[in-house]
Amino acid sequence: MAPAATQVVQPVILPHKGAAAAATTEAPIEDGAVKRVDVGKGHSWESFAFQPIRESQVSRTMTRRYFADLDKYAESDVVIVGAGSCGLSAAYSLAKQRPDLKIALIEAGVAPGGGAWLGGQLFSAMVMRKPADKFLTDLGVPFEDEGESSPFVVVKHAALFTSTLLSRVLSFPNVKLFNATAVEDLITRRYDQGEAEGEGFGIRVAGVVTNWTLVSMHHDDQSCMDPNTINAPVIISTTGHDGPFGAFSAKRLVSMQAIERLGGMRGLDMNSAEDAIVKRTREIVPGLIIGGMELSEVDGANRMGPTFGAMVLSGVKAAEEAIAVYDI
Ligand code: 48N
Repeated sequence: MAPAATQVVQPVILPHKGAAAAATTEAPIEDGAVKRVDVGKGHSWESFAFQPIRESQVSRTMTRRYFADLDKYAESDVVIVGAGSCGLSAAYSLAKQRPDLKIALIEAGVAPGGGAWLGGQLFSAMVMRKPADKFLTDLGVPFEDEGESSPFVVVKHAALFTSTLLSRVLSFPNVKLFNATAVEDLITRRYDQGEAEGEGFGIRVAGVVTNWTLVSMHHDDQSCMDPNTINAPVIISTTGHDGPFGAFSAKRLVSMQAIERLGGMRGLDMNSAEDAIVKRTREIVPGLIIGGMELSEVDGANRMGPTFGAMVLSGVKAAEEAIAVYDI
């Protein structure tokens, strides 16, 4: 029987509350045709010239903004560690629901997105199991749906999903992405657990310790270069299950003996893995929520392989947990 015709679903892009009205220099689109970008002077390339500039103007523009952001986000409401598909989905959900929150997104790579630029083994199409298609619709990412009998939808290129999600996250005025920046430790506070949690002291996470990623990778062969810090009542850690810094917060909780040991990610089982990651996204220790594939390292969940629905819905759940648990 011929498969149901593939229907391309073109979602309506929802205006984001609080998204900056981006100043655009794009040519106005009139009656469907994009006018040629008029670069002035009658548009003759022979006489084309940029306005004169002094290099220090560029330097001051970049550094002033960056250091103003460092100052502003030194006290954040939420820090999200890792801008892969889960971290970006958490940032999008949080920023959209709570435009009043200051959200710092820390990404070790120069390029955010983690493992979500390809669908799997260098294949470009990205599979998302339903109901994660609802997230795609909200985001405004077109996808192919082979009808009700199909358990998943397909985005024609993973980069279309990741670049759209990244651009939506960066368009929120209350989100600051610090990329090429690694979280290399956690800020912690001891607290008296009292009777409810069994006598003694527990650890509450109260922020992150950061450094340029290139510095973090070379502490062993350079004199110590001290880090920077960001205080925040809530940390959402989504640092993935592998890679140079993978499962960072989970491993750090073990090394500081805040949790006994890692469960260690188990073999691939798409069905059990995706349900487990979404359902178990939660606060691991006070102040720290773990989601995405980093959570598989904590709980010993299976891996799911080349399907991304659990990543986005784990991010959505992490955002809801942050709002609910910490009443921020
Ligand atoms: O994409 P990842 O690695 O992690 P998730 O959980 O967002 O998505 C996982 C997903 O890509 C899969 O692995 C798929 C579903 N496959 C599953 C399977 O079975 O194989 O993104 C983590 C991000 C990366 O961009 C890292 O660079 C970053 O986190 N990161 C950090 N950023 C700052 N500080 C750190 N210490 C750090 N560690 C990792």
